[in-house]
Amino acid sequence: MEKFFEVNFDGLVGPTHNYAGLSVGNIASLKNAGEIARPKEAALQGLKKAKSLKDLGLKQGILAPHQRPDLEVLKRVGFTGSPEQIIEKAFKRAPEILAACYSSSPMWTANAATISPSPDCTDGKVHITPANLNSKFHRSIEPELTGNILKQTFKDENIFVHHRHLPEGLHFGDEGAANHTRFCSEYGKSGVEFFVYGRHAFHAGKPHPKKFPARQTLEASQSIARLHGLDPSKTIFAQQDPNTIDAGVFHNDVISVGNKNLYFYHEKALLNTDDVLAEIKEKFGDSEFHFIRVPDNQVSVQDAVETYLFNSQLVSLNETEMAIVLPQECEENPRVKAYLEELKELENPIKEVKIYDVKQSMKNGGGPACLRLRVCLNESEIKGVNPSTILSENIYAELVRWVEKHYRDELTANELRDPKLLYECQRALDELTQIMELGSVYPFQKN
Ligand code: SUG
Repeated sequence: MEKFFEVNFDGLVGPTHNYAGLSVGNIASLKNAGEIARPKEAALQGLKKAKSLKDLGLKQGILAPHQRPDLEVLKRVGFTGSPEQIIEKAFKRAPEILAACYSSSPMWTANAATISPSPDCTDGKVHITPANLNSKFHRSIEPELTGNILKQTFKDENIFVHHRHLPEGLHFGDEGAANHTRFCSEYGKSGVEFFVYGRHAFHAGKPHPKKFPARQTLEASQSIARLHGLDPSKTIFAQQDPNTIDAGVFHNDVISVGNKNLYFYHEKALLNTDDVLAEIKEKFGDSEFHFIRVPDNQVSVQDAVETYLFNSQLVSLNETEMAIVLPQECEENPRVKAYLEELKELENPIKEVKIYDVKQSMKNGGGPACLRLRVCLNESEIKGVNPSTILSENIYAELVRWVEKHYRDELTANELRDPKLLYECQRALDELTQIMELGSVYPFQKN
């Protein structure tokens, strides 16, 4: 059997990274609304994390940012004229819509798509479904271009099956891999695909949050499992505890994370936790499985939301050992810091704790795990990936040079009015499509 491994595709932070307070239910996004953003620093922080994981011996890819502003959307909602006029009118009459069309949110590639690897799918291919992200307007404009970027990245049609995103509308709200985890004894063996949803779309009487929206529906998760041809005896649908959503846990990856035979979770993450854990155990089979339960009296849900302890990456260093990749905020909270000391002593596969500064993204509610999309591939499948999207020394150096050349140091909400920003972005992305060999993937390149 060919060797399989996990490749993390990190989102390259786009040149218009800013704090617009667009995500109700995401506490950091609202708290930092209106702050001065630092796009260059944000992109370099993200690239540094990706490079450092590559240097650990892991395979690392990059997904390109989106064209911003999204002029097509601005036109669809009635702003007319030249690009400059459209921007000026939108800034004056509906600055919140302009900000949404300028958001750099595609950087959180955990929300780009759900990907099932070939050992889990009946046809033996890798299945990819972009998320419709329809719970937030600024994110609902992502799926089409995300789908095209994914097609330019996962190129070989004999290996990758690209599905269309699920129907728009709240019934099929889908947030991609942020609510999807895969457990397996080895990456190349068929795994258990674990979907976590926030509400039932067609059954109003079922538990649901009261204050904040549940972005993922059961019906969306079930649709993905059907599209990907997953084996029902190896698929689980679990509901997130609605109270945690109301406490600011807008995706499951803010409150639990899994890798291979390890599930690291907060005790309040799920509804009916005991039943779910029993189902994981049963569907996983006989090999050893590690559950690491974090009790509320040691780390509260609020601590988890503030530090993103669970928005960590669990990466395999070899067959049995893992590292946990955490944001710096975890070191700044005494309870989480103490917990991490204890974790090192526990008998479990986590042998290394790695801390990164991704503050620019964190201030919009995006930690290390939000910034990456996991894809499990074998040696032949990786040959079907566009090689210029895989982080090499050379591509890293090129991307750093590209960011340094094109990105602003600072960006405020008022500066979104500046038409020069539109052309700066277009020049930057035009050059990026050459570095990453993405063809004319952006709409402005087709006109
Ligand atoms: O969808 N923030 C993103 C953060 C996504 C985090 N992803 C995962 N947990 N996987 C969101 O809420 C804020 C943008 C702003 O307010 O400007 C934002 O979109």
